[in-house]
Amino acid sequence: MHPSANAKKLVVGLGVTGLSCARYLASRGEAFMVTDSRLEPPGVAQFLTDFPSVEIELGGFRDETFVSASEIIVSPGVSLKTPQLAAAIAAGVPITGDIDIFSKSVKAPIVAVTGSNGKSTVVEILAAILDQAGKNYGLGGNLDSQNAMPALDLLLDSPRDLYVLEISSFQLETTASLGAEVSILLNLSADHMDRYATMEEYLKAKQRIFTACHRVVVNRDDANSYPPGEEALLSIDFGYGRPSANGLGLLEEENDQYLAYQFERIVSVGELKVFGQHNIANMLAAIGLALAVGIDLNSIRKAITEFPGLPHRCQWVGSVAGVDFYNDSKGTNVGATVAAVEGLGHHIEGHIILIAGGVSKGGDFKTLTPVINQWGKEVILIGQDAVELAEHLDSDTQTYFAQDMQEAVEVALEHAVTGDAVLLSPACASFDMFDNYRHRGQSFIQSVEQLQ
Ligand code: UMA
Ligand code: ADP
Repeated sequence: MHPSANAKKLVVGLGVTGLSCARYLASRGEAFMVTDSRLEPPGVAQFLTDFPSVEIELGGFRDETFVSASEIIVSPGVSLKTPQLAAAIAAGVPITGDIDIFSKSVKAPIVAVTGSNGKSTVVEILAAILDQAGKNYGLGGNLDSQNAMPALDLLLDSPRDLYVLEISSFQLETTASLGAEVSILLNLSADHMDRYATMEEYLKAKQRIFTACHRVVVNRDDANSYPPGEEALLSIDFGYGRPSANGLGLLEEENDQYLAYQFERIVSVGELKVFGQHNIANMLAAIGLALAVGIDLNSIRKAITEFPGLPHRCQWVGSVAGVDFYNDSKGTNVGATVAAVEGLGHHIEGHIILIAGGVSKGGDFKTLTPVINQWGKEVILIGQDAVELAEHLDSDTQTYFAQDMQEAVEVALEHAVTGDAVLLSPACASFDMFDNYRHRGQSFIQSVEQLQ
């Protein structure tokens, strides 16, 4: 089907992405309209102020609007399997997304970061390294932090020499040919299984990060991080073992462990402010990306030893009666919680009392069992899928149900002894009880403060 001559572009979704798409299209003088299935999408007030004359349809998707568009720009939160989108795709309407538009328009190289866990941490470590090296770079994409922007807003900002983008699998679904200077798929574990039918489908979406890229950084410890059938692209690898000839790893020397590139020590693990094996992997990944864009080891060394970690990621929040409390509210899938428990387990003297639960995204809670058996004690469960989670834990694991965060924290403290740690790492999304993971983390912090 060919769109009629006066057909407009259609922006689907009026959240952060939809608003940035509207600003971008308006800046180019392009005709467009916007739709959102929600009656009151988060960006609506801003949109009505900024674009009072642009057509907007809310509260549901209309078939006709989709099939008659000249092109559809889809927000990441909307699945391409949505009936109206599927019909438009079948009718031949071109589909795109903000990262796709960005990659086609941008003049400077892109560093593209995806993976199931650690994306934001790696991107922020890389940003700290680029700051240290005095680079003029833009930061954004899926990254949700104060110094980041949605991809298309970066194009309206002052031009940069390099762009660092965190990119989700949702964004990659609508990205045809990213063409990044360097791409990385950090790791793969089950996430968003409420959107993908199989792990294979999820991996396929993630692998689009490699399309037309120039170089890749790969994780030797995760076979899924390699580009499919394009070994010639490999530039740098990283992993927990000894560094390879052109890679990063760990050297055990003089009773210490060092992050190293080839045979050169960079820093000792003890010099880092962040803890946990997963954060060592994140450091190595960020160093690999920095080396791939020509940053010197001195800048890298200085930046990584000063990196304090991100809020809501295994963040120490306080101590009550000799029990430390850690906020890992961004642990929103099972793989993240496994990494958090393991990382903290190595770091503390006692045991971990885990607070978990919320909205399951179809992950396999059984994979929590080995780390809970090794490092954990009681598990306090909250939220919509608390019972499902409990059913998948070992029958030996002591579980308690709590109605809210305050109760969860109180019950956790009752079961802790000096040297133990209480860890909020929910392995679930937060939307049943909280606005988002930040709100959940804040609620945990406040509940801990109430104990003091
Ligand atoms: N939605 C509807 N109807 C619509 C449009 C959206 O119900 O018509 C729902 C979606 O199903 C989703 C929510 O609204 O539950 C938000 O979706 P959105 O596409 O409007 O989201 P944006 O506000 O545009 O924010 C998106 C990313 N969110 C998602 O992919 C869900 C933000 O990542 C990202 O920072 C922003 O674009 C800028 O690039 C957040 C996120 O949670 C941090 N990402 C997921 C993750 O990291 O796991 C992928
Ligand atoms: P993302 O942006 O991919 O969600 P973050 O850097 O925000 O990743 O970290 C989210 C959570 O994932 C952390 O709180 C931690 O529990 C876990 N995590 C971080 N890095 C890794 C890693 N390399 N491997 C596994 N889990 C990780």
